[in-house]
Amino acid sequence: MRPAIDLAPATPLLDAIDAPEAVKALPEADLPRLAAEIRARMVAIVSRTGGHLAPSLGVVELALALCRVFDFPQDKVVWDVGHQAYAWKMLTGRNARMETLRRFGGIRGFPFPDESPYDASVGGHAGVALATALGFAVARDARGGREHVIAVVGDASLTNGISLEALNAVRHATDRLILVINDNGMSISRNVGALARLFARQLTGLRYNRIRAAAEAAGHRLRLNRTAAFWRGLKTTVKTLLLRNRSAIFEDLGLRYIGPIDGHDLPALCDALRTAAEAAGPIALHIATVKGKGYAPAERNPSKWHGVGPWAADARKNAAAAPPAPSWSAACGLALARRAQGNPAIHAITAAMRSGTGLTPFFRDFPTRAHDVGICEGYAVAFAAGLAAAGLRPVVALYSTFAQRAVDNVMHDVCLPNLPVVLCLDRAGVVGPDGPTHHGLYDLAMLRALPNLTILAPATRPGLEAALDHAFACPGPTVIRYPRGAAPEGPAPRLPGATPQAPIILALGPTVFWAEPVARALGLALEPVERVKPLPDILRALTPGRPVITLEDAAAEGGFGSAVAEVWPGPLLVLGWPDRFVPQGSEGELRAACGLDAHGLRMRIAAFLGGLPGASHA
Ligand SMILES: Cc1ncc(C[n+]2csc(CCOP(=O)(O)OP(=O)(O)O)c2C)c(N)n1
Repeated sequence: MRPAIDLAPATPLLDAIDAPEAVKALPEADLPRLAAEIRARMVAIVSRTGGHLAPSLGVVELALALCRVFDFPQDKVVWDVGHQAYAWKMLTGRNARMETLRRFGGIRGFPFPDESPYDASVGGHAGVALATALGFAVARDARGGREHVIAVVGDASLTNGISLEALNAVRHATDRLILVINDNGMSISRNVGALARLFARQLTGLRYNRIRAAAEAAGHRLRLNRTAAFWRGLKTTVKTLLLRNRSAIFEDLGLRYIGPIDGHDLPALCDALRTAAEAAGPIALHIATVKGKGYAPAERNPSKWHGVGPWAADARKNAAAAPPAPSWSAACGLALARRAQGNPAIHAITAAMRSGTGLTPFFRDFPTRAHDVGICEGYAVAFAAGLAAAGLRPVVALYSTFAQRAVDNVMHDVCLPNLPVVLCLDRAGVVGPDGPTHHGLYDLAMLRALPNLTILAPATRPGLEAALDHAFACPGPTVIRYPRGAAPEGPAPRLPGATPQAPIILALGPTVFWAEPVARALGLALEPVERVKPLPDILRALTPGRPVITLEDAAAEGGFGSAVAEVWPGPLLVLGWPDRFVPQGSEGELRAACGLDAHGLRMRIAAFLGGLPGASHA
């Protein structure tokens, strides 16, 4: 049961915070109330906008402690992924605009330096914070600066290759850097791998709790009067012991280690951050937090509440317009599980996105053939190459935007040896409120040049089934791209056009449904295209000189339309997402802003046809 939400909680302390300095000025006794106000407001806002609630609820005290101890924006904090930065945004001058979170033109769901000087770098993709922070630190050292640089990295993002490469570099790069490891034991699902086990061991041995429990018991036995002074003294003792804790792995890498520390104990956090700030040498501060802290449903099920759609009654009413068809992700996951039933060679790989990519049924039915490799897309593809070389039929399901991490592995490990790896690229196209870090617009441009690769873009759910059959029958690698949202049952519309010379729209994948009303209105031919590489046969069959319009849910530069331009000598209009980063917003808002809604398409196609020599269409 979800508790009733106060959609307009009173937040008098928070309302008065316009910058981190104001947090510093508050009496310490007010901070727990400020934390509670932040959480109440965060829940109220996300219930209407959707967003990354559980990660953000977990670091409220950390955001407050950073404001208390450091001087921003001179000091820099780099949030890994950045999905946990809502409290940070509220405390750094953006609280009044937080209702616009993730909306078109509103506050972004991730840190962006163009939104605030308090956001040191762009967030969105996991694993880069420590490397970027090192860049800030080395630049500071080079100019003789004194500011602090802090990277906040989740336990799952720390297992990413780039994080580990940065860890390998820290000691040689700088003497002054603070790595805060925000350990909640969770990726989106439970964190996986040896590092996760190592962290879990450290947390189960959380000395703080043991020492406090022991001291409390002793206090009871001695009938000590537990005054505030007693507890302060006890805390100091505990902290001193804490700071002496050791972690071989970090210390062997040349970082001092502090922790694990209760990440919801503000005084302890502030003390630890102050210690870290004064340390000689780089330092890893390991904090234990509860994902979803303070909102019971999110604490109970942090996976479900990692990223959520709006759930407030008024917001749900608006969302009810969404079509009831199953999502592309679910359709793909079920189709894979069905094929795996009859083919023991099929293995599925996810990079920490089991549920997002629809693989939950596969993991349930074939646990020994399902692999969650953590947030390691490059590894996932290279691992798949090994499986394929050994005779198996691996499928790697990645979001298009995160697959960008693995382009070299697709080229070097899969395409070059021509291995039968199937890459399912989910969220290929605009994704809506997550915005430019998450839109899947560049896969075609990045992958189209790779030899041996087949690239498919089904228009419908049955088209996806056919694409998977084709991929499993193919001796080489195949990419199948499909967008976020509901998979149409089909059939894909096809319009013949009045004559063989009639202008024709070649619409890639589900954009055939965008094109249909436009083609009808303008009296054009329409042909669904479900393959980008090799290009479909229809191009060879077109009457020479026929005006062709291509349409795709991908960057126009380097995608399907560009491929057509390489071979089609006749008049051509390429329609896709423009050569600039597409912001956040609903699909409808973004299509309208970029001339890809019905009106924009109609105007642009009419203008193109009107400009052709001897034009009679439009
Ligand atoms: C390269 C990349 N792959 C996948 C994701 C999707 N993703 C977003 S958050 C997340 C889990 C992050 O876990 P952790 O770093 O522990 O932070 P937490 O959410 O637990 O605070 C994943 C897999 C991503 N943002 N970037």
